[in-house]
Amino acid sequence: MTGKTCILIGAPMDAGKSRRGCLMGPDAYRTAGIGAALADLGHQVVDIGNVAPDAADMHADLPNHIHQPAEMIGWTSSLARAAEEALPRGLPIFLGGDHGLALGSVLGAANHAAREERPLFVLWLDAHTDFHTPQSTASGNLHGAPLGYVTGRDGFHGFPEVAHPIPHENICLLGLRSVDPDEREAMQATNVRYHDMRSIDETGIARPLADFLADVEAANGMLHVSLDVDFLDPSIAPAVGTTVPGGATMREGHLAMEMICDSGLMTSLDLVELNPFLDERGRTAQVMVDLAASALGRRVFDRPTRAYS
Ligand code: B3U
Ligand code: MN
Ligand code: MN
Repeated sequence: MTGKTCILIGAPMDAGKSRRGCLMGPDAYRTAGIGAALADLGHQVVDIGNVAPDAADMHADLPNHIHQPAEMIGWTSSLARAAEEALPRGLPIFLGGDHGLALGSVLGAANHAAREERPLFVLWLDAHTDFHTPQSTASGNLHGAPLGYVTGRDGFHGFPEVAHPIPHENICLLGLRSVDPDEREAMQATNVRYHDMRSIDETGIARPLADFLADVEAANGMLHVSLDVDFLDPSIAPAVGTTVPGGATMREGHLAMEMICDSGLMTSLDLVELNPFLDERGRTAQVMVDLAASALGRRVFDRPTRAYS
């Protein structure tokens, strides 16, 4: 692949949930060498440092149990702006931070895609569906709500307007194994493509991903990839607050990243939910850096593209 301009955007946020530690994520990725790993692959790497949340107020119509609502609103607007500023210049990589950052990163990517008159597709690699609304979440943690927000579900009072909701059919989730009843019901009523671990066990990860990537390409779409640490099995990626056993293996994770790379379609990337406080000698940060490198060209051998279609 030809060199890209990779724009690292630190989002040291913990506002999307109550357990502390993800705010150390951006520094852990830098310490694990994400910049050098991408530069070694021939990319130009620009690290813009860490973004801060905009000043924002809580909205009276948000339910009382929502965790840090004003901060979440502030992060959403500042990160959407960061995405919109970065996308015309290169491929933004959001270094989280919890998955709450994706309210902003995907909103910004959607606004940019609309300006480009191209559809935005979203690949969500996660144990969870993250499809809540502020009203449906029992935990009050909005890291469980970014897909609800960017698809235009109601109830996100005080948040930036979602002017270009992502169409359900443009979203693919892989890795699911912890879904709340409300999310499950809401998601089953859509034509979002969701693949739980059972279906990945049956078909492998390549087939549903190849089908999705083919549709992104056919539509001349832009592709935002959101990689939650808990997509991976906790035995290889322990540094996450919400470990769920039975996740993707190292091999499935790398295959997915290599296929994304071969497609040439990825236009923005989130690396989220790394909690360095829970890590073991940096191994989860290193796995995430290695996966990002696979998504951006790291290879054992070159092989022809479209090996799966
Ligand atoms: N669905 C649960 C758990 C959860 C979602 N995302 C994460 N955890 N990381 C919730 O709290 O919304
Ligand atoms: Mn998530
Ligand atoms: Mn998750």
